[in-house]
Amino acid sequence: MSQSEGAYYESFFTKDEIELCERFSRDGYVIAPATDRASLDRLRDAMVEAACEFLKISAPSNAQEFLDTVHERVTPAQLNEFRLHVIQRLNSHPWTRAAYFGTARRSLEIIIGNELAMQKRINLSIQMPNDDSSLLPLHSDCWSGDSPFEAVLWIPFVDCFKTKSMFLLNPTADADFVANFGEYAKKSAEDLFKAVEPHLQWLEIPYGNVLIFTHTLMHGNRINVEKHTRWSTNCRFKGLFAPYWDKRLGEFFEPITLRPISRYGMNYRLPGGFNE
Ligand SMILES: O=C(O)CCC(=O)C(=O)O
Ligand SMILES: [Fe+2]
Repeated sequence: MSQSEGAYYESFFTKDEIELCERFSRDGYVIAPATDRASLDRLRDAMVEAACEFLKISAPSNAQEFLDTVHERVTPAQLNEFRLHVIQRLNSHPWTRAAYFGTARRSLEIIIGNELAMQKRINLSIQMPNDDSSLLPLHSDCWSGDSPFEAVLWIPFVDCFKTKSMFLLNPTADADFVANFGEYAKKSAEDLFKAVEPHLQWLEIPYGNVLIFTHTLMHGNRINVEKHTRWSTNCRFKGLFAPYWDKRLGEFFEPITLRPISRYGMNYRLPGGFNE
């Protein structure tokens, strides 16, 4: 056995798991092909169906092109009502969350663990070209009550790149900025953006792939100055027993892969009189 095989043999992780964990630790994210492509397409088709219902039009022949060019049919003033209609419809199907999980199950289990809680409702972003009405400026979700033990599964439903995508600060630069955060206390969010801009990773994610990232790192988006509309969803996953912050189990998260030994553990009571 070679030395490197020996090293893997001595690890509790497999070679593939080590590779994925190292990438996630180094970059703060991984992009991978959806493992269940049929589930991904089903989620996309359900959104297209809901969009057509809102617009009172029949189903398009090319779903991708329809989503990319939706700004030709929806005005910025209508956008929020349109977006809410689509996401409410998507969240109403009994299969939606399992399909969502199915696009990245293995990677989520490697990065987080195999006993998981999932956000109850999936969120949808629609970013039309040159529209500034639904931007998410630079932030970490932990600044608004999300636990650092959560990971975000972000799925694009069109090809995302440059300003049609989102940006994420790399972990080394993020740690440097957080260590010197006092310097920015009296400055604007735009000043902070300008300072971090050279260190941002704009994530290129063609349809068919999914992104998992840690929202502990600063991230966000800018005005989409590409030609087409961005459609993406995001949903958080965490270890069922890992610490919760403001987003509580039951209200915001729900167990999805509870294991039988945990059920035994949670239900266990020492027999009465045992310690007397
Ligand atoms: O989709 C984006 O541009 C940002 C998403 C985001 O902030 C999040 O999912 O936490
Ligand atoms: Fe965020």
